[in-house]
Amino acid sequence: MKKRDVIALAVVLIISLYFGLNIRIFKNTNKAKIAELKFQENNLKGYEEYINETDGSAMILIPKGSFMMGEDGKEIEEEPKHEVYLEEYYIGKYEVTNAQYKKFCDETKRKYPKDPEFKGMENYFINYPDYPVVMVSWHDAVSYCEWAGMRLPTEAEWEKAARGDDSRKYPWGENDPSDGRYCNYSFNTSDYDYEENYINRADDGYEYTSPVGIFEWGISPYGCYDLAGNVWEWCSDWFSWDAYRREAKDNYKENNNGEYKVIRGGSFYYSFSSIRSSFRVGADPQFGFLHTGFRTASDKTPTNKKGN
Ligand SMILES: [Ca+2]
Ligand SMILES: [Ca+2]
Repeated sequence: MKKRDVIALAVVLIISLYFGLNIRIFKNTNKAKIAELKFQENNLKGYEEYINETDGSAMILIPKGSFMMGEDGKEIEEEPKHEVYLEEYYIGKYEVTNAQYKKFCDETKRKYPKDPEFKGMENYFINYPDYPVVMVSWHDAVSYCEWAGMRLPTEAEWEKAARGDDSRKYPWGENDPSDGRYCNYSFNTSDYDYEENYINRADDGYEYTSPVGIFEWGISPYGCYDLAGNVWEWCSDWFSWDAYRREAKDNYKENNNGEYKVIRGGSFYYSFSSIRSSFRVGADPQFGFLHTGFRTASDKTPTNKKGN
């Protein structure tokens, strides 16, 4: 072999080694941690509940199958009502709390969220551990999920968890929440009132957020709490008003571009029209809002089988 060929071969080997090494490193650093969920019990609705020990979240296993997503004759963004099939997945029983998010911040040396300045609720993030975290951006929510070995729910997963397979209007059924039993929504926030709120006054007892998981009447067909109201919840999808019109033609596909991320479920800050389970809106993923938090989700994985 000529000296020139030896050098060329050496260069090829070095380049191969370099890229080979990089590929290995790339794969290792990008291997997302997936939480191992431990089976706890079957819940009141008969669905399997698991625990994620990293953040203490209770997770409900939603069975595979089809449901009807969207609604006709309401807002244009919800049309058309169309069938979507989803494999099994887990979704949080509750919204992520201040205490859970604090553990994430402490372990990852992340800054605490800004104070939402709820009147009479000083130092909300520290003093109200069982309340939903707010003032977290979509990016913050994604970072939390990665730390917990989870991900945000897709918009479809969120809506199926709220509506079940019978196209109900709210997680609990068809009744508008006029008597305050079902969820924490707005009529008594001092600084935000639609006219309809005056007509639909109901005493849910909370001017701002409420502790997660206290509205027993409002649980979803699978046993999730606060899918209607309390705080809006970040989903993984980009928001576009005509997403369903495009997606209905070819089953459901997650959008991969846009300006805003989907938030769902309404909040203490909005009237009952926005807590309808098919109501959808988008928000800027860079910012935290005083009315928006999130819950986690995960694929069904082999390590998360019942009894593991
Ligand atoms: Ca309220
Ligand atoms: Ca909520």
